[in-house]
Amino acid sequence: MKLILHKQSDRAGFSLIELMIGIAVAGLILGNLAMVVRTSTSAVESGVFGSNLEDRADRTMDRIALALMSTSAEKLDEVQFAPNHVSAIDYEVIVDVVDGDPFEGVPERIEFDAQEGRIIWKRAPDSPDEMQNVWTRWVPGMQEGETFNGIDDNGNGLADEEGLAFNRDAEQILVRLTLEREDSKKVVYVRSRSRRVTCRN
Ligand SMILES: [Ca+2]
Ligand SMILES: [Ca+2]
Repeated sequence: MKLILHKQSDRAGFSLIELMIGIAVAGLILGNLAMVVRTSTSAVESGVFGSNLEDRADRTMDRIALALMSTSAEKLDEVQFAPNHVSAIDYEVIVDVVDGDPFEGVPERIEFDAQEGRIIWKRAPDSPDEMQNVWTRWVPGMQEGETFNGIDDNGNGLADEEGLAFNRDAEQILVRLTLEREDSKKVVYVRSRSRRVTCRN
Protein backbone atom coordinates (compact mmCIF):
# COMPACT_ATOMS: atom_id res chain seq x y z
CA MET A 1 0.00 0.00 0.00
CA LYS A 2 2.81 2.38 0.91
CA LEU A 3 4.46 1.60 -2.42
CA ILE A 4 1.32 2.52 -4.30
CA LEU A 5 1.01 5.90 -2.54
CA HIS A 6 4.65 6.69 -3.25
CA LYS A 7 4.11 5.92 -6.91
CA GLN A 8 1.04 8.16 -7.03
CA SER A 9 3.03 11.04 -5.50
CA ASP A 10 5.82 10.63 -8.09
CA ARG A 11 3.28 10.51 -10.84
CA ALA A 12 1.61 13.75 -9.62
CA GLY A 13 4.97 15.65 -9.63
CA PHE A 14 5.84 14.43 -13.10
CA SER A 15 2.46 15.52 -14.41
CA LEU A 16 3.09 19.08 -13.20
CA ILE A 17 6.38 19.25 -15.10
CA GLU A 18 4.64 17.77 -18.12
CA LEU A 19 1.94 20.41 -17.82
CA MET A 20 4.51 23.21 -17.61
CA ILE A 21 6.42 21.86 -20.61
CA GLY A 22 3.11 21.44 -22.40
CA ILE A 23 2.18 25.08 -21.73
CA ALA A 24 5.60 26.27 -22.87
CA VAL A 25 5.41 24.18 -26.07
CA ALA A 26 1.85 25.35 -26.73
CA GLY A 27 3.02 28.96 -26.25
CA LEU A 28 5.81 28.46 -28.77
CA ILE A 29 3.47 26.84 -31.29
CA LEU A 30 0.86 29.60 -30.91
CA GLY A 31 3.58 32.26 -31.17
CA ASN A 32 4.91 30.73 -34.40
CA LEU A 33 1.40 30.32 -35.72
CA ALA A 34 0.63 33.98 -35.07
CA MET A 35 3.85 34.92 -36.89
CA VAL A 36 2.89 32.74 -39.89
CA VAL A 37 -0.61 34.28 -39.96
CA ARG A 38 0.86 37.80 -39.77
CA THR A 39 3.36 37.06 -42.56
CA SER A 40 0.68 35.57 -44.82
CA THR A 41 -1.75 38.43 -44.15
CA SER A 42 0.97 40.89 -45.06
CA ALA A 43 1.82 38.89 -48.23
CA VAL A 44 -1.85 38.81 -49.24
CA GLU A 45 -2.20 42.57 -48.60
CA SER A 46 0.86 43.41 -50.70
CA GLY A 47 -0.35 41.03 -53.45
CA VAL A 48 -3.74 42.75 -53.52
CA PHE A 49 -2.14 46.20 -53.53
CA GLY A 50 0.10 45.27 -56.47
CA SER A 51 -2.69 43.67 -58.48
CA ASN A 52 -5.01 46.66 -57.89
CA LEU A 53 -2.34 48.93 -59.33
CA GLU A 54 -1.95 46.55 -62.29
CA ASP A 55 -5.70 46.61 -62.93
CA ARG A 56 -5.67 50.38 -62.85
CA ALA A 57 -2.74 50.53 -65.30
CA ASP A 58 -4.56 48.14 -67.67
CA ARG A 59 -7.86 50.02 -67.43
CA THR A 60 -6.22 53.40 -68.03
CA MET A 61 -4.26 52.06 -71.00
CA ASP A 62 -7.47 50.55 -72.45
CA ARG A 63 -9.25 53.91 -72.23
CA ILE A 64 -6.36 55.77 -73.88
CA ALA A 65 -6.08 53.15 -76.66
CA LEU A 66 -9.84 53.17 -77.29
CA ALA A 67 -9.86 56.96 -77.63
CA LEU A 68 -6.89 57.05 -80.02
CA MET A 69 -8.25 54.18 -82.14
CA SER A 70 -11.27 56.34 -82.98
CA THR A 71 -9.26 59.22 -84.41
CA SER A 72 -7.27 59.81 -87.58
CA ALA A 73 -3.45 59.70 -87.39
CA GLU A 74 -3.33 62.53 -89.95
CA LYS A 75 -4.62 64.90 -87.28
CA LEU A 76 -2.00 63.98 -84.73
CA ASP A 77 0.79 66.18 -86.09
CA GLU A 78 2.03 67.18 -82.66
CA VAL A 79 2.96 63.57 -81.88
CA GLN A 80 6.51 63.19 -83.16
CA PHE A 81 8.77 60.27 -83.96
CA ALA A 82 11.16 58.86 -81.31
CA PRO A 83 13.26 60.07 -79.58
CA ASN A 84 10.79 62.98 -79.46
CA HIS A 85 7.66 62.49 -77.41
CA VAL A 86 4.78 64.39 -75.83
CA SER A 87 2.79 63.91 -72.66
CA ALA A 88 -0.51 65.30 -73.98
CA ILE A 89 -2.46 64.51 -77.12
CA ASP A 90 -5.24 66.46 -78.87
CA TYR A 91 -7.57 64.49 -81.11
CA GLU A 92 -11.05 64.37 -82.52
CA VAL A 93 -13.13 61.25 -82.53
CA ILE A 94 -14.48 60.41 -86.00
CA VAL A 95 -18.18 59.95 -85.45
CA ASP A 96 -19.24 59.32 -89.06
CA VAL A 97 -18.04 59.19 -92.66
CA VAL A 98 -20.02 61.35 -95.14
CA ASP A 99 -19.26 60.77 -98.86
CA GLY A 100 -15.88 59.30 -97.95
CA ASP A 101 -14.88 62.24 -95.74
CA PRO A 102 -14.60 61.65 -92.01
CA PHE A 103 -16.95 63.74 -89.93
CA GLU A 104 -15.29 64.55 -86.67
CA GLY A 105 -16.87 65.22 -83.35
CA VAL A 106 -15.90 67.53 -80.52
CA PRO A 107 -12.15 67.91 -79.80
CA GLU A 108 -10.78 65.90 -76.91
CA ARG A 109 -7.47 65.85 -75.06
CA ILE A 110 -5.61 63.36 -72.88
CA GLU A 111 -2.98 65.06 -70.77
CA PHE A 112 -0.53 64.37 -67.99
CA ASP A 113 -0.89 66.68 -65.02
CA ALA A 114 2.68 66.43 -63.70
CA GLN A 115 2.00 68.53 -60.62
CA GLU A 116 -0.75 66.26 -59.28
CA GLY A 117 0.48 63.05 -60.97
CA ARG A 118 -2.81 62.51 -62.81
CA ILE A 119 -4.01 61.69 -66.30
CA ILE A 120 -6.87 63.95 -67.29
CA TRP A 121 -9.27 63.50 -70.18
CA LYS A 122 -10.89 66.71 -71.47
CA ARG A 123 -13.75 67.24 -73.86
CA ALA A 124 -13.84 70.61 -75.67
CA PRO A 125 -10.61 71.68 -73.89
CA ASP A 126 -9.96 75.42 -73.36
CA SER A 127 -13.55 76.29 -74.24
CA PRO A 128 -16.45 77.42 -72.05
CA ASP A 129 -17.98 73.96 -72.52
CA GLU A 130 -14.91 72.11 -71.27
CA MET A 131 -15.63 68.88 -69.39
CA GLN A 132 -12.98 66.83 -67.65
CA ASN A 133 -12.48 63.53 -65.95
CA VAL A 134 -9.51 62.15 -64.03
CA TRP A 135 -8.63 58.77 -65.56
CA THR A 136 -6.00 57.88 -62.99
CA ARG A 137 -3.75 59.16 -60.26
CA TRP A 138 -0.34 57.89 -59.11
CA VAL A 139 1.51 58.78 -62.32
CA PRO A 140 5.15 59.62 -61.51
CA GLY A 141 7.11 62.44 -63.15
CA MET A 142 9.13 59.97 -65.22
CA GLN A 143 8.63 56.52 -66.72
CA GLU A 144 9.90 53.48 -64.81
CA GLY A 145 13.70 53.33 -64.98
CA GLU A 146 14.07 56.86 -66.35
CA THR A 147 15.83 59.80 -64.71
CA PHE A 148 16.15 63.39 -65.89
CA ASN A 149 19.63 63.43 -67.46
CA GLY A 150 19.16 63.81 -71.24
CA ILE A 151 19.71 60.11 -71.99
CA ASP A 152 17.48 57.05 -72.46
CA ASP A 153 18.07 55.18 -69.18
CA ASN A 154 15.39 52.50 -69.65
CA GLY A 155 16.29 51.72 -73.28
CA ASN A 156 12.88 52.34 -74.85
CA GLY A 157 14.13 54.80 -77.49
CA LEU A 158 12.90 57.92 -75.64
CA ALA A 159 15.01 60.14 -73.42
CA ASP A 160 13.60 61.56 -70.17
CA GLU A 161 10.01 60.60 -71.01
CA GLU A 162 7.32 61.47 -68.47
CA GLY A 163 4.98 59.07 -66.65
CA LEU A 164 2.66 59.32 -69.65
CA ALA A 165 4.40 59.52 -73.05
CA PHE A 166 3.21 59.41 -76.65
CA ASN A 167 5.35 59.09 -79.76
CA ARG A 168 4.64 58.21 -83.35
CA ASP A 169 5.69 55.27 -85.47
CA ALA A 170 4.29 55.51 -89.04
CA GLU A 171 0.49 55.53 -88.65
CA GLN A 172 0.63 54.17 -85.13
CA ILE A 173 0.91 55.91 -81.79
CA LEU A 174 3.03 54.37 -79.07
CA VAL A 175 1.64 54.97 -75.60
CA ARG A 176 3.70 54.43 -72.47
CA LEU A 177 2.35 54.63 -68.95
CA THR A 178 3.87 54.14 -65.50
CA LEU A 179 1.96 54.08 -62.22
CA GLU A 180 3.71 54.31 -58.88
CA ARG A 181 2.10 54.03 -55.45
CA GLU A 182 3.30 53.61 -51.89
CA ASP A 183 1.42 51.37 -49.43
CA SER A 184 0.92 52.01 -45.70
CA LYS A 185 4.29 50.35 -44.95
CA LYS A 186 6.10 52.70 -47.35
CA VAL A 187 6.71 49.90 -49.87
CA VAL A 188 6.71 51.40 -53.38
CA TYR A 189 4.92 49.54 -56.17
CA VAL A 190 5.61 50.39 -59.82
CA ARG A 191 3.62 49.07 -62.76
CA SER A 192 4.24 50.05 -66.40
CA ARG A 193 2.38 49.42 -69.61
CA SER A 194 3.12 50.23 -73.26
CA ARG A 195 0.87 49.82 -76.26
CA ARG A 196 1.00 50.43 -80.00
CA VAL A 197 -2.31 51.89 -81.17
CA THR A 198 -3.38 51.92 -84.80
CA CYS A 199 -5.55 54.93 -85.57
CA ARG A 200 -8.56 54.90 -87.84
CA ASN A 201 -7.81 56.12 -91.40
CA1 LIG B 1 13.51 56.09 -72.01
CA1 LIG C 1 17.01 59.87 -68.79
